[in-house]
Amino acid sequence: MTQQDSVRRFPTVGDGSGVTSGPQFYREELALSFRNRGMPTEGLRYDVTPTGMHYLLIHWDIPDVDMSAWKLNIGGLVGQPTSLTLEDIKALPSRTELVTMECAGNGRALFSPRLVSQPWLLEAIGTSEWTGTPLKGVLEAAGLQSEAVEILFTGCDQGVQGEEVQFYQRSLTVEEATRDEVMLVYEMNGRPLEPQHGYPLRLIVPGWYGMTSVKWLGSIEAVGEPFNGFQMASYRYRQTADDPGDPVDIIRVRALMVPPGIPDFLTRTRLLSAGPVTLTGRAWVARAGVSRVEISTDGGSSWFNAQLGPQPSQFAWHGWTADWDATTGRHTLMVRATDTNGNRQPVGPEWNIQGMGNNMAQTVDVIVEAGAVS
Ligand SMILES: Nc1nc2c(c(=O)[nH]1)N[C@H]1C(S)=C(S)[C@@H](COP(=O)(O)O)O[C@H]1N2
Ligand SMILES: [Mo]
Repeated sequence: MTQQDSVRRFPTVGDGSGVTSGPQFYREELALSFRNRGMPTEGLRYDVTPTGMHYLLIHWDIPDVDMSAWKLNIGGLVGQPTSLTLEDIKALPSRTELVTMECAGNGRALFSPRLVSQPWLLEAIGTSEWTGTPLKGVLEAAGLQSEAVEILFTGCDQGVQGEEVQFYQRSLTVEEATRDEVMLVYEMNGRPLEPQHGYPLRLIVPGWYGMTSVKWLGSIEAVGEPFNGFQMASYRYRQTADDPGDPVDIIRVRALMVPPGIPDFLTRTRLLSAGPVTLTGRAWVARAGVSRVEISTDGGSSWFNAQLGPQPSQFAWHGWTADWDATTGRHTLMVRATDTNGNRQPVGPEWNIQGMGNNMAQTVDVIVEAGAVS
């Protein structure tokens, strides 16, 4: 046994298998969910999510980036390895895009068994106006070489995951990394990035689940082999421990609704008055259109179409509305979207070990009474 084996041993949670079943949550899941807040579902009312309402996912700590020393290093298979200051990057051509970002783990805690991890239900979502410079121009200026197959992005944040000490690292193929919309971003909603969102600089990859948009960016390296670090290997749709699975990549179709009426404090069951109500919400998908949003008021037995609104930008969510004549009694409301490739949100869970990409339809329990709410 090496000294490292005997000393560096982290405690396990639960039975140590990494998954759990049942309605009870571990204290460690609770602690993660305080650190990594979600967007309250009523926040779906805003076209642009107020910055303080946008979801957060920080694997380890928010790093203490020393701005007197920070530079973005660009190296590997490039003709001119470069270091850029934040001022250098701000002087490059700028682009602003409204982008809906979602964590790949959104919906994880709706699976059973579930991975013991950040226990998202539905709220790992937000839409922001991001300003930065296209990555493509920066790579071209550095003289990206033709032998490069991937671009590797490294954050300044270091931590331990899967017993491995690591910086947060993700890669993209050259083809994906040089799409026009991929940006090195220094502003969110017209203000410098907040520390928790990646100050001073982050990657934004519209359409991809959030793990790709590396925060606190420290270096960019053009590499000749596909990168298979921890944060690549753990984002896969796997059915069993030895199933290699497919990589988690672009955002699946999903609609969510603003829960109508008023909530019960603890259970979040809604109370609303009988009569006409307009249900509202948002719907999104990457690299396809949303073709349809449907509502059920009877727990998924029957569905009717909502009215889908326009998309404020190519990479952002649509609004939708649906009129419903709420009748006295208890109802389970549901919403589901379909994309232009014919993919429709499932009504139940389509399970995978890591709890990735769970876009099962949202349910909202409501109690309708005459004159219940003023
Ligand atoms: N360096 C670094 N980048 C990161 C992460 C991280 O922990 N470290 N988390 C990723 C994940 S899993 C998500 S979903 C998004 C969340 O971005 P946000 O907190 O700004 O919403 O950041 C991604 N970029
Ligand atoms: Mo995420």
